[in-house]
Amino acid sequence: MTTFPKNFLWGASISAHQTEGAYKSDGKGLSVQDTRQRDNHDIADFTVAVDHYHHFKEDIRLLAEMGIKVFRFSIAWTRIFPEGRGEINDLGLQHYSDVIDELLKYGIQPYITLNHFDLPQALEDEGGWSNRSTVDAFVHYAETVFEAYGDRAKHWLTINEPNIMLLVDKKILGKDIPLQEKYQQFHHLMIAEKYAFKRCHELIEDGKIGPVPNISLVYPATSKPMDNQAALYFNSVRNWAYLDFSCFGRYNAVFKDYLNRNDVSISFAPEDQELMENHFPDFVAMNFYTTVTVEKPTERDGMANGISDQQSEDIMEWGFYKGFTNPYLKKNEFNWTIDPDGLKTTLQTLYDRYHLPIIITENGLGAKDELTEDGKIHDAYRINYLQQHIEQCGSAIEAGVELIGYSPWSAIDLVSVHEGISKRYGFIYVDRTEHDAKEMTRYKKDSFYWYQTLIETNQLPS
Ligand code: BGP
Repeated sequence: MTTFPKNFLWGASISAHQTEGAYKSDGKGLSVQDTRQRDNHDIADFTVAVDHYHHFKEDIRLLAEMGIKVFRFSIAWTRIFPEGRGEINDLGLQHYSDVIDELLKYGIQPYITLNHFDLPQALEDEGGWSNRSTVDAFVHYAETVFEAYGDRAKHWLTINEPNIMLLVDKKILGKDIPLQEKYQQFHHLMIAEKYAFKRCHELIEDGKIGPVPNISLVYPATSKPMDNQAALYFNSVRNWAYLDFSCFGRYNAVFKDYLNRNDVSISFAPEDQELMENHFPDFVAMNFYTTVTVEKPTERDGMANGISDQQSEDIMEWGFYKGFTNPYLKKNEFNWTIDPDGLKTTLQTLYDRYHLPIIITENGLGAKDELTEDGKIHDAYRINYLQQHIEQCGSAIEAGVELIGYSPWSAIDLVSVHEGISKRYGFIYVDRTEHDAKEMTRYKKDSFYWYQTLIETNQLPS
């Protein structure tokens, strides 16, 4: 039996573009998620999603019934600034004020992600994160929502998974970004985050803010020294490059070597060094699905094209690392490995490095759930996945990790980034198919009741 600290923050998470739908309603502008070319037309797009925009009161009531303490959601930048900057859309500003009020009505704390993959298309048209002016637009957007909601929303997350956005650019953004441009975008994203730290602390009384990368500890495929070297580099490029910038205000030596050896040179603005070294997060939000394994590429591998076994990330960089299928891990039906023990090791490693409170803001199992005739969803497989991972959270806390919360993916079924609505993550089932939105009736899954009991007792049944 694992008992959690009495004020442990049990939550649930979503993102705007994967749930809200209403992609052009009430003045909303288009984001890159609305316009990106989709290579797979067999899956739902984000135009309707699960219509959380219109169902938010019902959804929040259900989440309150489940008993969550925090709700992690993102604001669609293009509902506030349809063109990314300039004219404010009052209907959008009002919408999220209503969402926050609805949450507080049930005593649920909002944890708000400023941006979750959905950059305004108008800014993308000007070069997106390659253009330094996008940083300025982001800062103005962040200041606007801090001022509008900071009296009620005290916990903020900056930019969702900048590492996945850049490393898996083709899948997340529908385009391949060349290395030099990719890491100049890295710099702009991380500077934008530094401004968000600064302005949150200046504008919101008791405001707390953190980065929200996707962190997977990287294992070496074997005990060969060169495989370990490969793991060192991918741990840095995938994980620590982002959190060292956020939490230490620097480029770490391994990452710098990686950039140098790829002839990447980052251009700094005059104010950047001071920003980097003077504005820091209050906590780290971490998204965890599994760990990653790499090996050192050899001559026989030829040029970069190694595909890892999970999320089909192209994580082959000639001379540095190559994806490797970890034979010791099971996989889900979407070929993602499952590593609950790896969650504990990742938490301990992260806490050891940064010594900041951690909240898990994504962790979950995508599965093809079945709605029965009598309106049930028997997702014992999801309960099993969550049980295993939450057990490791408890073990990490016992080992001294300051883990303050667990907010799994996802509160409600939503449209997977690249596998549609059929890859369901929610505690709440939404009755729609890839191409027929139907009535989108909501149903509580078995995992809804399991999580409700866990939150109520604050104990994990053995
Ligand atoms: C994370 C994203 C989420 C969600 C999740 C599940 O990287 O932050 O938005 O997409 O992955 O992945 P997928 O939707 O591909 O199943």
